[in-house]
Parts: sequence; C-alpha cells; structure tokens
Amino acid sequence: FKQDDSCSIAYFGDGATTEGDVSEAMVFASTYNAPVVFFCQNNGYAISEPTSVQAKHVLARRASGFDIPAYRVDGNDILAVLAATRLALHRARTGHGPSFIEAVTYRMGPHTTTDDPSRYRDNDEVESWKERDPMLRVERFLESEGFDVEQLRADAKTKADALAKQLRAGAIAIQPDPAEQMFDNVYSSPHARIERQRAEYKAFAASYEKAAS
Ligand SMILES: Cc1ncc(C[n+]2csc(CCOP(=O)(O)OP(=O)(O)O)c2C)c(N)n1
Ligand SMILES: [Mg+2]
Repeated sequence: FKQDDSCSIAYFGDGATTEGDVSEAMVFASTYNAPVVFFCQNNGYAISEPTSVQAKHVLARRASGFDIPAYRVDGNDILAVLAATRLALHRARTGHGPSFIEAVTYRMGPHTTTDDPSRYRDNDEVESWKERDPMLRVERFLESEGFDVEQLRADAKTKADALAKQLRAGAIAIQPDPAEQMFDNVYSSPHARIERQRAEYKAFAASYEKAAS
C-alpha cells in the first residue's frame, strides 16, 4: 500500500454480503491490514429477500469472523452515521486497518420499477418507518437547535442541483479507455499469459473491424 493517508470506502447492500466477493474482500483487507472501510447499508431487503435470509444474527457480527472491528448504527440517524464513518476512516488512515459499518435503515420504495413489494411485505411495516425518515429527523433536530430549516433546505437544494449538474457534465464528458488497457496493470512485469491474451483480444477486435468494413 501507498505510505500516505489515502484510504477507500466500499458501500454495498445487505444482499451483497451474501455474495462471495464481500467475504473474499474482507479476508484480504484483514490479512493485509488494508486502509478500507466496509459500509453495509442494510435496508432490510435484497429485492424480495429479507435480511433474515442473509444472516441468522445481525450482519455486523459477521465482521468479527475476519477479525475486523464492526460498528452497528441507526442508519436513519445522520449524525451517528457520520460519527461511525469518521471513526472508521480515522482507523484506516492511521494504520489500524479495515472496519465494518452496518447502517440499519429501510427501503421505503420498490427495489426497481418492475418490483411490487406488496407481494412480500406488510404495509404496516412500511408505515412504521415513515416517522423515522432521516431527513425529517435531522430537520427536527436542527429546528430544536434554533436553525432556520426552510433556509437550510433551500441552500442545500441549490448546492445539490449545482453538484448534480457538474456530475452529469463530468460523466457525459468521460471518454472510454481503450479496451486493451485492461491487460496493462495485471502484473508489474511482462507476463507471457497476459501477452497471449492481449494478442488474442487484438485479433478478436480486428475481426470485428474487418466485418464492419
Ligand atoms: C440469500 C440470498 N438472497 C439474495 C441473493 C441475491 N442478491 C444478492 S444482492 C441482491 C439485490 C441487491 O440487494 P442489496 O445488496 O441488499 O442492495 P439494495 O439494492 O437493497 O441496496 C440479491 C437479490 C443472494 N445471493 N442470496
Ligand atoms: Mg438491501
């Protein structure tokens, strides 16, 4: 790893923890003491599968099997999420290795436009989460601290709109890298198998160009 204070944070869902990649990443992060934060947004569902199908106990407990410290926070409490994230990033930046955060929240809407959640969950459950809306909660807190919430909301919207505009323009301006670049940084020195694959890929791509002309 680079000897500076850079680190990574990976955001993923409760359903993703069931896939092997998450476990594999945690093995590497733990044994190499990698400066990484695993942030699991547990919104209760992986499409139609409830979290009870992903783990028999709370997801955060899984991290201890990898010897990675875990923090379980109320994901609808913005300040708790911020505090846990800062703590985990500080650990990563100061050489204390990986951490796992489970932010417990709820998916209010359907997973996608083709999903109909009424087939697999009660409306009462959805209703009970409405009052726990994170924005509502932070607004109530700021109000109680004497802030002008209307003004803050308007300022935040202006900033968010400008940022979204900047992100869209940035994304549209991205030029795709040449596909062949995927062979470049696999090994630090030349490798026969990679060179063979590069040659195969070039021939394959050229066959398309020939077919198109
Ligand atoms: C036990 C089990 N349930 C479900 C899946 C499949 N699965 C993995 S991720 C996913 C959907 C995404 O869910 P999640 O990671 O919770 O992300 P979300 O969209 O809820 O943020 C599904 C259906 C699985 N592999 N194993
Ligand atoms: Mg989920």
